[in-house]
Amino acid sequence: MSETPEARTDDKDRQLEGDRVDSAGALTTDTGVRVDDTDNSLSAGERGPTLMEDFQFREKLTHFDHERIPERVVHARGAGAYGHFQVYESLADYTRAEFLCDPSLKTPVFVRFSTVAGSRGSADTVRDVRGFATKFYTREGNYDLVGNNIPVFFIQDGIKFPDFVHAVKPEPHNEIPQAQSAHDTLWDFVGLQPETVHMMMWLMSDRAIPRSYRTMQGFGVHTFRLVDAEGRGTFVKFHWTPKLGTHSLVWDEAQRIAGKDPDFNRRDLWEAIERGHYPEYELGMQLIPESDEHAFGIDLLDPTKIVPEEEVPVTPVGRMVLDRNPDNFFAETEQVAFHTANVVPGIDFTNDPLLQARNFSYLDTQLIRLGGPNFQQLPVNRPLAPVDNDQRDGYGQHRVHRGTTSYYPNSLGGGCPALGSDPYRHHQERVDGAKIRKRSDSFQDHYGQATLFYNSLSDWERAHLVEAFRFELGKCDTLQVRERVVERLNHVDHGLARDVAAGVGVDPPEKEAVPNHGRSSPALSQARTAMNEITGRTVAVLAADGVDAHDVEALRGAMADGGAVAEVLAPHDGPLRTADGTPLEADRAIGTVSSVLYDAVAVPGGADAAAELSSHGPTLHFAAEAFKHHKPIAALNDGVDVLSHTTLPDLRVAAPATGQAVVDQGVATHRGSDHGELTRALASLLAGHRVWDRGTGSVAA
Ligand code: HDD
Repeated sequence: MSETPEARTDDKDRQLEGDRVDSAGALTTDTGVRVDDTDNSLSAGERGPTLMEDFQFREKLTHFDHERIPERVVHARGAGAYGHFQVYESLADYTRAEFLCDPSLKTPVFVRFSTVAGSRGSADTVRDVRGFATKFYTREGNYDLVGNNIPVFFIQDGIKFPDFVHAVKPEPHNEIPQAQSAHDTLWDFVGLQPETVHMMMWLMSDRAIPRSYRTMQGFGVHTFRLVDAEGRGTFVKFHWTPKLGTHSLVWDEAQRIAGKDPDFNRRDLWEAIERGHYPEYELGMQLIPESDEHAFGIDLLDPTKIVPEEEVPVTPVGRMVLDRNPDNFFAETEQVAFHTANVVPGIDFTNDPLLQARNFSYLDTQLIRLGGPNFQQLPVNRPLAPVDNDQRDGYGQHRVHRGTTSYYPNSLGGGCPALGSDPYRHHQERVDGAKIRKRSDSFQDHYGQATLFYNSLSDWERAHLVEAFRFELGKCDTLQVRERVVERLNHVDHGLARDVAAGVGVDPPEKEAVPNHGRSSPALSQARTAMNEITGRTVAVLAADGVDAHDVEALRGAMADGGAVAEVLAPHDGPLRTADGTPLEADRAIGTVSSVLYDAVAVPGGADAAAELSSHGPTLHFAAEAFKHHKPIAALNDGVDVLSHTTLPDLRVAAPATGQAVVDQGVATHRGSDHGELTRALASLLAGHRVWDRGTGSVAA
């Protein structure tokens, strides 16, 4: 699974080496003048005024005053990592892009994951779309695939983007609520703009609360175009599939994590990479011949639609591994500048009106964010491909262009830079039409695929969806806003509209607006995702003085074998007294963490430890909360008794006979010394992520 350290050194890494700075020498000013006091400003007398001539003071304060740049207007909160991408087999039949045609090439990448609505300092685990933006540093120039973890979008035409973003962002009069979609203005917009409905179904599903950036899909969303060496085009939809499967949090848990660890997703990505558990994603493509453009009953140019995988399968084409954390958040993750129009020969656009708007907006936004036209020279943005043109000057020009000419054509500069051979050529699509402001009729079905999505969900996914709608509309103060959304949902599915209405004080619609078409696309359900990995999952081992060290080791060893991390939590930090005297340290005091930060809980044996934990409030709360959030639980020997002391009416604790592991409701128990069967059961529950069929009264905990 893990790459060797050598493999982590790539061309981009080597290029960055020249920009890296380690603080090792003596303190200086920005101009290199040595300084021996950075604590006291220059003043006229010990108690006198500060002097204007204190250039050192002025420089330090001025730099500080200018340290902030505008945050991204959307996707302000993010986390990034470097890695590489490699195609499995040549795709030369479809594209001339070298990095997609040469399986021997490892193309360096930088990926930035993000939330959309929140500010830079907002919490990671809010209900929101996640950005999944990848910069490929190819030998033919940078290619940016700027996608999301949801395959459709809120609107069809980019001219509506400011309206949508104004609606979802905090309300303008009081800047409340932060990073929340649950407020009147968003739902007002949704109710009035039916093209949002399909996306809102996804946003109310568990997709909007991913467990980790490592466990979410990515989508290019638009239909793009691949172009082969002969200029032939093929439509393409891009899919990233995480090796660990697509898994989510529970909404109640997500809200609690926002307080307990607002950096939850960012930290998870960082730590996974530091541990060598490199996140992996497979790139897949839905390839559609241009002759099939109208074969699917939808318009491929409409970004609120998917092409069901059952109709056009996703062909796996390559693998991306993220194996290096950035050295400096601001320099790299904040200054990285993505742009949908950063394409390389062999990849082209379509006339999707949302994509066309993006091709304007991303460059425009970088100019205000990064202060001028030379942002591509920033280390994280700098291409590996040689750059040579007549662009000069502007804020932050780092290159020292020599020579007298910066125009084309020239003879004084030897004609350089000369026009390149084998250039980027735009796909020669014939375009013909009257100038017109009108949405195409082929974009008008706003409900069919919303229904398709709803029909494709498992029971537990639907339950979560209904609860999410109830939560969000329940936060809207205006009854009319709630009513309008319920009316929209009645076009998706009558039962759904009634279920939601019943929770938000709206009269359930009596008649269905349109019959449910009954079609589904099983690939859309998270219930069908990969469930065979425990890499990077975290298990809390609840211990106290007197714990059985053998049980702890059995758990730790088995989890480590699968790549999961078991942490020993105890009422106090530091060394623990164990039943047989084996040295054992608590990793953390239980009061400093929370069950919501772990994927599973295990309680080892040891009579004294079990006795203490059975009346230790934080421990009992920890286990009970994990149970309510559908997490796997394991108890060994006397640890089984601890579980019986939680006050959960739904929790049945089986009393296993010695030597036999019992699994009931996702709670695995075992008495004996060979815990192989139990740890295998725990690993299998963990790989399944959550025990959704466990009755906990309410998934909302
Ligand atoms: Fe966008 C950022 C993804 C529609 C305008 N967008 C941004 C980022 C992602 C996306 C992942 C963060 C990039 C990063 O990490 O720096 N955006 C999408 C997707 C869309 C989409 C998948 C629909 C398919 N975006 C969209 C539209 C517009 C924008 C229609 C404007 C017309 N997006 C922007 C932006 C941002 C941005 C304002 C903010 C910061 C930035 O670009 O660099 O230009």
